Amino acid sequence: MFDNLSDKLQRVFKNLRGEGKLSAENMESALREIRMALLEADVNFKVVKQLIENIKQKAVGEEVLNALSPSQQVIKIVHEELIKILGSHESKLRFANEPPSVFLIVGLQGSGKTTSTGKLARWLSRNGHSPMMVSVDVYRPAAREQLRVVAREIGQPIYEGAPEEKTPLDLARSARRESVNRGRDVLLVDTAGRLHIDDDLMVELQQLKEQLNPVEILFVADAMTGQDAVKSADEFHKRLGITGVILTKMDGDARGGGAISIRHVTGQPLKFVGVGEKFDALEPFHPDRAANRILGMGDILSFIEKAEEAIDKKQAVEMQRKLIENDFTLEDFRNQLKQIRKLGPLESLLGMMPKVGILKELQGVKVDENEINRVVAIIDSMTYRERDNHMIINGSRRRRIAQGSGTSVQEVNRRPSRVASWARSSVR
Ligand SMILES: Nc1nc2c(ncn2[C@@H]2O[C@H](COP(=O)(O)OP(=O)(O)O)[C@@H](O)[C@H]2O)c(=O)[nH]1
Ligand SMILES: [Mg+2]
Repeated sequence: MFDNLSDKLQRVFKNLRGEGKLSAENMESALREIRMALLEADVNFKVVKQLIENIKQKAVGEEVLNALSPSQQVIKIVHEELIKILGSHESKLRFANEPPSVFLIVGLQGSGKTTSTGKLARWLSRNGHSPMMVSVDVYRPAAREQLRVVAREIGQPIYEGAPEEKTPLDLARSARRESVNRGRDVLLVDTAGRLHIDDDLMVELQQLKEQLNPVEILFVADAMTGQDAVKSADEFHKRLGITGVILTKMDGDARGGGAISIRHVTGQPLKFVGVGEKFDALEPFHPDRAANRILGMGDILSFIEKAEEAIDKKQAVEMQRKLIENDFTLEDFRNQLKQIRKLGPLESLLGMMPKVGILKELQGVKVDENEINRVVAIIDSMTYRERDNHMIINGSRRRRIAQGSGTSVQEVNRRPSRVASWARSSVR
């Protein structure tokens, strides 16, 4: 997320670091480079123009601020102006006074609507709400089946629909009734998409809007499509009136131009970003944290929040005690690995770290997630006694473990002994 832009901007700041003071000349060339970097990151040209204009005005006005070095001064200004463009503060979801709050999930086909509906239901359920989902895609039975599978996976209810309910409106109305009956406070409506914007799609969505009176109309856009995502968000907003955007596939988008442009172009906030295919890969969008990321300051707050959500504090304290008292077994190690897994893809965690010192070296490191899965599988296939004391693992035990974990005896040989030496070294 934002990696390319972040690298380029840091190069600009580094060049400025050599300058004694901000002058018209060095500011001019820095601005030119910032402009290039933004355009290359696929930021909308109007947004770039506005940003550069704002930065310029501020920089000229702040020439008096001699306490900071030029590069610090420019970083501070760019940071402030980026936040302004991104939307100043986090845009929270709105809820109706009287439940259920209806959220329409709209967007083009393949943008990630169904996945995001599931992610959002999961997120809501973890944040004090009781969501229910319904798919009103009456054209593609596979689309409704997909949401059914999602619902099962995240363990949240779905309104299945009755055979006589043939239109999106029928389905949505019944779903709302059902959510009232079952005491669910949010109804997420996954709508049909098209490959491109067309009148039929818009008329259908307008009808749903009229009948359901949704508090949120969330436009789901694929970040990888860059300015096309921004353009279609804008068009949906003009025709339907969206209340916010969910930008998906940010994990695959190193440029970030869509995220930076959407608010300024549509006037509607980016509320969530999708950062992976799994259902926990959804993050509320914080403009200030995104600006930190873009400027290479990392996103420690998001990291800590994630860690707090996933890591059991009591277990962490217990783990520390065990490490200190040399009481750390393979079973403990396995639990640790599982907790780390819960934090999400390791690469996205590394992306949250500030790009300084040794952490800079870690950027772009490819972590073999399968390696962790294999180690967990091997330990899973051990008995408690074996986990407690790996020294008792002999040839026949090794064969059994290899078979149980779908690995080979060689791998079992290699991995737990490595694990054991890791555990020993971390005790020291
Ligand atoms: N990497 C990644 N893939 C995503 C994300 N969101 C959705 N996808 C994938 O995008 C594809 C289309 O998603 P889907 O929800 O079916 O799109 P829909 O047609 O709009 O309902 C699926 O393969 C999803 O797994 C995301 O945040 N990151
Ligand atoms: Mg879908």
